Amino acid sequence: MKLYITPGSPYARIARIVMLEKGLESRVEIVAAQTRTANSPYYAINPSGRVPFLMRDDGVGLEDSAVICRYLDHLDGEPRFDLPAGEAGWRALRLGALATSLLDGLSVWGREVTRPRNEQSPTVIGHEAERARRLVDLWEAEIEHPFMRGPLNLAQITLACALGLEARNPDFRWRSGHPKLGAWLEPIAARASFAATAPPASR
Ligand SMILES: N[C@@H](CCC(=O)N[C@@H](CS)C(=O)NCC(=O)O)C(=O)O
Repeated sequence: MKLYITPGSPYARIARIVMLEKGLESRVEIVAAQTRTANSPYYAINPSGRVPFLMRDDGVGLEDSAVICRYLDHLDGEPRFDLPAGEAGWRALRLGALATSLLDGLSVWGREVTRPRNEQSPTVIGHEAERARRLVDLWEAEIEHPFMRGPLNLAQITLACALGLEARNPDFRWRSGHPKLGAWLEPIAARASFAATAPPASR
């Protein structure tokens, strides 16, 4: 099957990390897609134009990192990233949503600053920078949660990919004042799956 990505997409990175963590390299071909380009041939494969997108061998296409991760995780019949049962599951969902919230805002910010200068909105940039500041403060406390300290899970992967956007947006400087978050990220970023998918700097 084929996993369509762009090297800088944090959502595609989440899917790539799950693919690597599950040892699926021989079953999944990584294909670089041309996104955000008029008439890109990629639109014939995935009309939404977004990545990640998984084209299964039976021709069924899956969009959205959460759906793709779940599919890849279940391929071998031994899922590693399913939600725990009961209250622990709600805690996991809550933390996953908080990580996605940071990632979604950072993506809007990152997209804005890569537009031509005369098209950039200082209002949007300021709004997202403030959202990121508040959420990084919140994560400095939430990072103590046992779910964030236990075996690798999707909330951890999502948060690590969000924080990794510092490579793409030099104005996203979250490390100062957040020592616990920095220390938490270090061993995760050193995992082979994270090192192999580190995003290129964009400017
Ligand atoms: N909720 C989606 C978000 C995917 C997404 O926004 N991807 C961006 C790249 S980071 C994209 O493909 N943008 C291309 C476009 O907007 O045309 C997911 O989790 O996969």
